[in-house]
Amino acid sequence: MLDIDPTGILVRYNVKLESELTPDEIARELFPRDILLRNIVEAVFEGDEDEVIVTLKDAVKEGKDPISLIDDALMAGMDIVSRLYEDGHLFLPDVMIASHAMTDGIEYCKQISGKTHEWKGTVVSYVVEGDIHDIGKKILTVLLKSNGYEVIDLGSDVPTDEVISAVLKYNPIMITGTSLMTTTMYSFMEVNNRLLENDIRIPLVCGGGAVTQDFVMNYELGIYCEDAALVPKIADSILMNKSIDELREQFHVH
Ligand code: B12
Repeated sequence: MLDIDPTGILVRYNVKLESELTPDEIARELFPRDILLRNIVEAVFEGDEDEVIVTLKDAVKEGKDPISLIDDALMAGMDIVSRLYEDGHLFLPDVMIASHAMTDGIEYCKQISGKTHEWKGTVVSYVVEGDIHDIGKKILTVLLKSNGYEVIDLGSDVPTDEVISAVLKYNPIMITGTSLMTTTMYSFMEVNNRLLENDIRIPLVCGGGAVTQDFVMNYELGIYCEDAALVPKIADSILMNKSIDELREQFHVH
């Protein structure tokens, strides 16, 4: 038998737990003061789709503009979820559930206002041909939407032709490509070359388990990033007219 008094250890452990804030408590600190906005933000944070609509109706009844509510409440709520996810306080299912609640809310606001919401820009997202690993793409799609970008999500196992058609149709500020297998990632090069043939010089931001920075540096439009959470920041930098070289300088590991 070891001569250790367990009560001392347990007391210390409890003290540490009590002094740490829970994700809910951290989020509540970030909620807006305005009670109408706060209720919507909370419903998004909780991922409660029905409550999102109820709280939006209340806010509109009290005179709030439905289109402003998209930025001021729905995206604000999703922004809090994204921040807590980036900091490791929330997990992927929390992000997905909240994003569905936010998307329902955006649809509702658009429907009752009759106006269209101004996105910051459009992004085409896809998983390369032959690859069905789409969890990373789902994360970055949610994060982009919650940061004010329209995402044309082409899904997984997407042939190069389809990527190029979407780019020609939607005129995006950038493309995000995901690959998790060493056998599939070579199609990034194909997309790069077809873009250049069409004289389109938008960043092709690539990531996913199999992809490395050295590999992405092999093609002219390639930007590498390990973490999907950084993709909205890359989009923001593109809107500030950063060139491919500047983006590499800012986001690549040196
Ligand atoms: C889950 C999984 C599956 C699921 C996929 C479910 C789905 N809907 O995605 C299922 C079971 C279907 C599956 C099938 C297969 N899989 Co699998 N799978 C995995 C596993 C365990 C986890 C992948 C994952 O989702 N990770 C979590 C996500 C969040 O990580 P992520 O995608 O890498 O994304 C992060 C970053 O990379 C980044 N990111 C992702 N995309 C992007 C994009 C941009 C632009 C940026 C900036 C960042 C970014 O952001 C995310 C985090 O922030 C991996 C092993 C592993 N540890 O990676 C094997 C793995 C990827 N699979 C593998 C294989 C071989 C297969 C199969 C061929 C198996 C088989 N023999 O049938 C099939 C492939 C089918 C096909 N054609 O695609 C291999 C690939 C080996 C290789 N290097 O080529 C792995 C590595 C397992 C292994 N060690 O062998 N798989």
